[in-house]
Amino acid sequence: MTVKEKLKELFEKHKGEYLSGERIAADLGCTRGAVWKAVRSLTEDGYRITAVTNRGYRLDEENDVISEEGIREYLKSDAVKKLVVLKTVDSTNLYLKKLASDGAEEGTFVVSGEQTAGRGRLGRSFFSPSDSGIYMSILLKPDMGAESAIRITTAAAVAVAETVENITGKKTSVKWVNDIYAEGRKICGILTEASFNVEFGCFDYAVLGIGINVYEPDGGFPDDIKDRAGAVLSERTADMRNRIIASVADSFMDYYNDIGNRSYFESYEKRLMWKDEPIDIISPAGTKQAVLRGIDDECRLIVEYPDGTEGIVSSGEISIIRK
Ligand code: BT5
Repeated sequence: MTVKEKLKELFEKHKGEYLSGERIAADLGCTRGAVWKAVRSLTEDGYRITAVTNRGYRLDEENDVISEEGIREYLKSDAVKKLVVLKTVDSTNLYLKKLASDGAEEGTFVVSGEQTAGRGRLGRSFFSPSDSGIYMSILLKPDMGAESAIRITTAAAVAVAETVENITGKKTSVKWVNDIYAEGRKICGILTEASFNVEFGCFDYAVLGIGINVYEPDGGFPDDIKDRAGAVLSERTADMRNRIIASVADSFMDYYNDIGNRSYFESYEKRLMWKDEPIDIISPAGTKQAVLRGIDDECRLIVEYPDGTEGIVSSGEISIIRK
């Protein structure tokens, strides 16, 4: 065990308690200089440690650092075949796509504490600051036709919505097709990117990306999204992000392994936002107005146009028309 690992263990045993540098050095059998270096290294990993002259160091009780061991502690199934945890990355989807081209197996997960170029749909970006959210991607090799890609996104939306509800007790809703809201604010976005085999009309692989704002970032959300973005929790809670990641992973993989039966469907439908409300349907072809009537078996949107005809929308974006 390194000094850093031993120090982490000692801190965990005495969470919230000040330990003097001298005492730590004696306990770990190293110099005070080595203690200081190990403290610095833990801080760089994201641990919040308070240092006070004459009292020593204290591991804050609400530490919430994403780690592989931390996530594995909460996993209930063997859904996660391989788990890569990064401190920062441009985009977990991009990173996992590279692993996929190198032959990574289904069930490979990439999780990062920060993204410098988080991706949204249609070339948009997803704000992914450090130490406040979860940015994760899952590699899938689905045995289904390309037209079923929407099932992956919707099953993931249900896994996140149920996890947030179970952990926080807050009610969530889903803005078709990929956004999760709580208390009127977007707390999660999902982006499924796929590589299709054109000859066989099936997937080579799909990369499912999930971004969750667990806490409000230091300094708040940037101006362009501060009116719509929100966080799952208002206060830092010990080990929360590892718990959420494990729960979303277990739940999503359960739904995915049963995707033919669409066991997530009812849960998605129940949370659908703006039922019977007038909406704009925005697509590259332009904007159309309609009333949102529900979803069909494939989670495509059922809408009613102003002339009374019914339509099915399978891609694009919706927004509410405020009266
Ligand atoms: C999404 O796109 O919401 C999909 C986001 C997927 C992010 C995950 S994180 C892990 C994986 N790796 C990636 O690189 N991406 C995935 P869309 O529906 O297009 O929404 C994007 C819009 O949401 C932006 O144009 C902003 O208006 C808003 N937005 C950006 N960042 C946000 C945030 N952190 N919280 C709430 N809203 C945000």
